Amino acid sequence: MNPRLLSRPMALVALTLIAGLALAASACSSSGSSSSTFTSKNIVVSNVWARESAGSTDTGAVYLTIENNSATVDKLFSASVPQSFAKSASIHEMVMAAGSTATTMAMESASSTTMGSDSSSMMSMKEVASVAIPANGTVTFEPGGYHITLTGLAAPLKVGQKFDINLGFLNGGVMKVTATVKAP
Ligand SMILES: [Cu+2]
Repeated sequence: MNPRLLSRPMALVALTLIAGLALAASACSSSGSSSSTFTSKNIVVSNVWARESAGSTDTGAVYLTIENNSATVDKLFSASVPQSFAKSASIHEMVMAAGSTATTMAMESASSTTMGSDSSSMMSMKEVASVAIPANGTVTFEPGGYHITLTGLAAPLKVGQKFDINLGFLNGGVMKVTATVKAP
């Protein structure tokens, strides 16, 4: 058979397959088994998850999706957990650090492998005072971007484990959400 006759449809089939796989993969990683949503005023938080602890590290990262259903910008300005669970929770952002003086924590060396371990550029994280949630907009905290860092965990995070986090919003008020631990 002439391979040129095949190439076009085959390419289409391949593209369709890839698109389908990508959709399936994203649906899988973003919704989990049973994703709960949490609502406070006009703020809806969903898909709250944390990475399983690697080795004996006592830091953790929490990811989530925040939807603002109001016509006014809102701000996430605080995150906290019980002291018995972890010493601190803070809002962080991953940034590109060019040949860095930035401090690196054990956590990011693990995630920097997925970010591409280019020796000239490195992902580093910094604490941010607040994160703006645009009017009628959505902000997703995900690996490589915003996250909530937990330090001084009393015990390593295990897959399937659930824990509560309190989130403070400027307009949405304080809300308690539950995170589920997943494999990295
Ligand atoms: Cu962090």
